[in-house]
Amino acid sequence: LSKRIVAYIGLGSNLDHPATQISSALQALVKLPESTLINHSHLYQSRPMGPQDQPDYINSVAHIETALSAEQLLDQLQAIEQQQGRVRKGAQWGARTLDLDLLLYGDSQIATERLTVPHPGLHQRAFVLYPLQEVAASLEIVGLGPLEQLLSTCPRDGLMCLDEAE
Ligand code: ROI
Repeated sequence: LSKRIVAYIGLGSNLDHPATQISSALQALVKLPESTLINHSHLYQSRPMGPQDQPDYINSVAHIETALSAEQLLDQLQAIEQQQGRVRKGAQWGARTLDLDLLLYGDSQIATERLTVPHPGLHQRAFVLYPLQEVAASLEIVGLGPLEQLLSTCPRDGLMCLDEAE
């Protein structure tokens, strides 16, 4: 039996009914091969980081366990983006219908052409750190330190948790 790795996936959308995009993507994560969706955070709304001439984003973070390699997992995430008809507007930091980022893959530090793990920018993005805290309270992030410490230097910056009562 291959060893199962804990991985965290960041979900983001700001086009074509973002909350529905995120919900559909979470459903797709339930069906990942050789993997289990352990839980996911609430949905969060925030102003775009980067170019401001685009709609607000909806973000969430999912916690999975997987027997897939990091590269296999990335293939699956990219397939889900394509299945949901991923569309991008503008340049690199423009709007998109769905973005699935491999944030963390166990304690692995990966730097290849396709993959940088931990995800670059994770440590300063409120829309990643606050949802991550919901699904991984006392996480030690390889190379970056305790999640709690990262949160203490990361203002919420208008990040709103949606459906908190659910
Ligand atoms: N801004 C927010 N708030 N949420 C995102 O998911 C997000 N994703 C991006 C950029 C354009 C950097 N800005 C974002 O890729």
